[in-house]
Amino acid sequence: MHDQDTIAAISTPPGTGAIAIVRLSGPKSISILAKIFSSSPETFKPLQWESRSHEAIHGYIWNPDNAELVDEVVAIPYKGPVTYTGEDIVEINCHGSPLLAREILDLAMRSGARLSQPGEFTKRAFLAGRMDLTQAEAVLDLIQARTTRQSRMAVNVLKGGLGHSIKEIRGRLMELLSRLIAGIDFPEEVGELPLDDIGPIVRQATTDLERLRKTARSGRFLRDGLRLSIVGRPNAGKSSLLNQFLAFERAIVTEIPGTTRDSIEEPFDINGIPVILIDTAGVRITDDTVEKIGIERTGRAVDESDLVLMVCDVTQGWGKEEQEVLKLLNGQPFLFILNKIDQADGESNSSEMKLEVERNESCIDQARISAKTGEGVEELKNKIERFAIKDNTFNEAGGSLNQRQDELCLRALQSLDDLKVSIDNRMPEDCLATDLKTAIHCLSEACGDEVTEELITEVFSRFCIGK
Ligand SMILES: Nc1nc2c(ncn2[C@@H]2O[C@H](COP(=O)(O)OP(=O)(O)OP(=O)(O)O)[C@@H](O)[C@H]2O)c(=O)[nH]1
Ligand SMILES: [Mg+2]
Repeated sequence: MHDQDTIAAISTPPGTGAIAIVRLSGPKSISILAKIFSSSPETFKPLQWESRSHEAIHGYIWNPDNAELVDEVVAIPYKGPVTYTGEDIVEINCHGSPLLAREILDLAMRSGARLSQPGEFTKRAFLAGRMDLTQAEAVLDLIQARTTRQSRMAVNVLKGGLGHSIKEIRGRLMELLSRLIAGIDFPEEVGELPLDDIGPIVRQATTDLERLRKTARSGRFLRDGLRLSIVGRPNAGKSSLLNQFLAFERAIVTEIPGTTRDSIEEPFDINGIPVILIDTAGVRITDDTVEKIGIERTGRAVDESDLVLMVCDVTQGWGKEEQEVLKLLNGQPFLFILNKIDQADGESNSSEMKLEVERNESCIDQARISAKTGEGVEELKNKIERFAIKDNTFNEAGGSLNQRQDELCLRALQSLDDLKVSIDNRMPEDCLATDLKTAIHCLSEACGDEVTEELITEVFSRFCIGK
């Protein structure tokens, strides 16, 4: 799986900047640098590279073919194996012109390197055992993070905590498996493992895996964003709330009921959680063809949402429109929002409205706001944040499982369930060992100790070139 080529890429983003970095990794990295790096701008003066590692060295890039000076740079050689990829690495910090970076990359390639594929540096780090697969995936999450919260979660996984949590559970199952197999292979010497000893270990692993799987929920919201639709009767103040969140007039607001005809989506960040906000057409019984289509779209937005903000107008009270909205929500979790609390005449309706909604099991919380003045909107954001990150299990676990890891943990749990049934039915040890092996295999795949070429290709192709 591991090739001996020396790879090269521009690791900084395209475009003009203060500096650009050309990076090489592989056995020829330092000898390639030696061919194009000179300590003098006047003549080609080679350096003694053998003794230098992890040291920034000022100098000049020369074109060895025509002895032309190309750029003034700082080069850093890193001798393996204590490097990102585990191999020799060179970083050339040049002036931040895309033209210069490209020229230096070309020189490196003419001197023996080949252009790297997307994610190939991190792939080499993984294959060299410098990081497990959860950490490699965290590198991608870290690069792609759009909020501080996303990046904090990714950096925690990068530390290795999540991989450690998975391996710790797997380690206990592996120990159990070896005792089981020893009992099968050498029954006289080792003695059979009493079934009563297996149960508690399997139950503990099940509890730990279930706890780990809880982190996937917040992980999904942090990676992919929380879909949050704003739903309610016409004129309730839905578009005003969207504008209040975004702090600009994104949606048209008028006093005419039925102003919003189509769903509008906007990305947003609520307390570090990436959110896709969806303003929708007001819900009511209508004969208007266009409005009907709009309300159908509201229904679709609700179905695709992780959480709904059900906006009600306190000045109007509870009416048949709200019943219609509840029908449309159809069990989706929602936050009940009493809007227009700046209007004095609304107060008398609030307690009756609260009573109506408190009966509904899908109502996770309530908030009182004025979408016009912004009152109560910060508290509403905190409630949305609490919904997205219900508990702190991901802190203990060292991060949140991504979808791939979560599916494998689920499969491991299913195998442990099969194992429990086998124990209850007093099945022979080799049957128990089969279930245990499947669970261990799933966890090994989750942290990358057992992977297929396809999986590696799939994971690393999502990276950019140069990482
Ligand atoms: N006083 C007060 N007026 C508000 C508040 N929120 C919205 N309004 C007013 O209520 C009217 C309707 O607001 P919109 O935000 O357009 O309501 P909507 O729910 O999007 O309505 P549709 O698009 O028709 O479904 C406008 O005149 C807003 O200025 C509020 O908190 N207080
Ligand atoms: Mg509207």
